[in-house]
Amino acid sequence: MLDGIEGPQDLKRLSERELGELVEELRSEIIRVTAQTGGHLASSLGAVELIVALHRVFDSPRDKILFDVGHQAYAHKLLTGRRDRFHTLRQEGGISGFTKVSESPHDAITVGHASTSLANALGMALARDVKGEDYKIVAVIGDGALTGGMALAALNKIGELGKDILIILNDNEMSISPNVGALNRYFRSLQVQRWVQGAEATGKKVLERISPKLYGLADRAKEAAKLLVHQENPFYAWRLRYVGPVDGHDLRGLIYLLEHLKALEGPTILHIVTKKGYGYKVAEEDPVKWHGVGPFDPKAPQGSKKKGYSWSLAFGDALVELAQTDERIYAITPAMREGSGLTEFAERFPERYVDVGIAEDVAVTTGAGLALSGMRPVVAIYSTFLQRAVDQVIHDVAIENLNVIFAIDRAGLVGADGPTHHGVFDISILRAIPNLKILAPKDAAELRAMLKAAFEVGGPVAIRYPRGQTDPVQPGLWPEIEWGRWEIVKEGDEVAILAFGKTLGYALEAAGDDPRVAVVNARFIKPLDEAMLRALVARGMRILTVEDHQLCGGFGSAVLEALEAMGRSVPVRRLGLPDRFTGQGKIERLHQKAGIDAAGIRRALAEMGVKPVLAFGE
Ligand code: HTL
Ligand code: MG
Repeated sequence: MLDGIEGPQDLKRLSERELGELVEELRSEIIRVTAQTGGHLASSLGAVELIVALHRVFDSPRDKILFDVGHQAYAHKLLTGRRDRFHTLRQEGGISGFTKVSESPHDAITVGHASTSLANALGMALARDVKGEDYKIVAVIGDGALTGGMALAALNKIGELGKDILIILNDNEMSISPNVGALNRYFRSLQVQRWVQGAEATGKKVLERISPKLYGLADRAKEAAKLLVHQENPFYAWRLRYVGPVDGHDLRGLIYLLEHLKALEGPTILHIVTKKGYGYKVAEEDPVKWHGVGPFDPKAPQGSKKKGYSWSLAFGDALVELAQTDERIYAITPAMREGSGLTEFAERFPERYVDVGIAEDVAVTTGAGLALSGMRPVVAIYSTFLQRAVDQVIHDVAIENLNVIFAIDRAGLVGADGPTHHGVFDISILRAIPNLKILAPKDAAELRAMLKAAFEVGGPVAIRYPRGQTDPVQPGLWPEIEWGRWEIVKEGDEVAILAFGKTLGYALEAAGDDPRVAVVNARFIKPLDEAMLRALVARGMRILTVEDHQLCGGFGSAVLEALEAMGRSVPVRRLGLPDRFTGQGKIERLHQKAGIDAAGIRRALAEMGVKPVLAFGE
């Protein structure tokens, strides 16, 4: 069936039975490819019927279908001319794991971060209406993504303006972990699951009770009464028509209902209930584990094996230990409990842990509120998602120099998730903020030292560490760190490589035992260790900076600024990411391409006059 589908138009001629087969084929293909590439399996499996129904009923790309986050859209990719390339999912040069405008005319928005679909839909509706055009706009948003302030604020405006947008709330009760928030609680209290019925039956009721005419009536009370398919419309205050909840795996019913909703105008929410991981037993049973997976064996699906000890766990373990003796410590996550290594903390200290939902802005400012009330909050946040909360860091935390620690995970290139998820802007952004200190540990032991020191020093402190593994540390071991001081890891007398975090390892590898090359662990990014920088320059050393971060405004820029302020002009070379977006791919390969790995550093050293010393026979 799938072989015959070149585009969504091919769905229109399939029989009901054939559509059912197509759904099965899509599921198998998604499982088969994700087993090789890794990816957002459970979310994509849960949305297959919905996506088939949408492409059957609507006319993409004329009608716009927007997928929030875009991680659930694998079936959409397979149905919109990307079947041939689907095996390249998330690989270097391959197709994106999210929807991407430059990849296909059927991808209405470029995404990866949550909660943007409704504002995008609003913008498209404004454009459509001012241009007098006529097409449908459908936004698919998960219950998790609907916890984000952006989504709720856009909803507010959509309702006010009465724009013709169909919003499909794909409610599976899950964000990555179980979803949070009052709205989510409310759905549960409505016993949404119990009420779910065949979409067709609901459709009939909808048609009985809703007509465009009735919707336009001024008498709100009457309108409300007419609009309610069930006793309550959770979106009444937003002035949205509410339909549901209906079974999101009932293909036939979904098609029936969408056909009719397509004919209605005005803002409508269709609430569908789905099961994350639907159709794949292991994923249904453990949707948290199967939300985002690495490659796995589809015959013996264990999920991807967690190898070694992650930076995230190193952080989480350290925080658990500190929280045992300091009752002021409070952990905040914007919907990333597992990813941030906070699972144990949440279990051990539930009264000092909060998941605010996919709302990074709220996470940071909640941290401010806790700090103003004498607590010692730690906001655990991925570098890429902290981008959502820059003003909160400046306005709510930094101005009053509040005691908020930012544990910035996934700093640097992150690999297969690609440009939406790379954590390569945090230094440039945070460096401009007064009062904020920025640190980057070289290993788990140093992370522990920094975390402990951050609590002692006070004020806002950001500690950034990469995705991936580090070496486990013995619990109870708390190494000391001299605040503000870099560390000479290897002596040398011509060029000093200033590196931190992941690139420190590359620098050491590049330097080998060359007596001309010094390697410095530049672990304090702000403020820099100016005393050491001055001393290095005074010795006549040239400087080579290396960072897993954009060059624009990054660590190397900070070094140049410091040298300028010292009035020193010395040869400086900076290695880092160029002024363009880095694609997806294996992290090591991306580092290699950017020239920040050991080979790239060796090349830069050679260009600085430190030519490799040829070994005998070379
Ligand atoms: N914060 C922001 C702003 N964007 C993203 N994408 C995340 C965090 C991380 N994240 C995802 S997918 C996801 C989160 C929190 C859960 C989304 O839940 P939803 O969808 O209910 O909307 P579901 O998976 O189908 O249940 C990714 O980074 C991919
Ligand atoms: Mg969900």
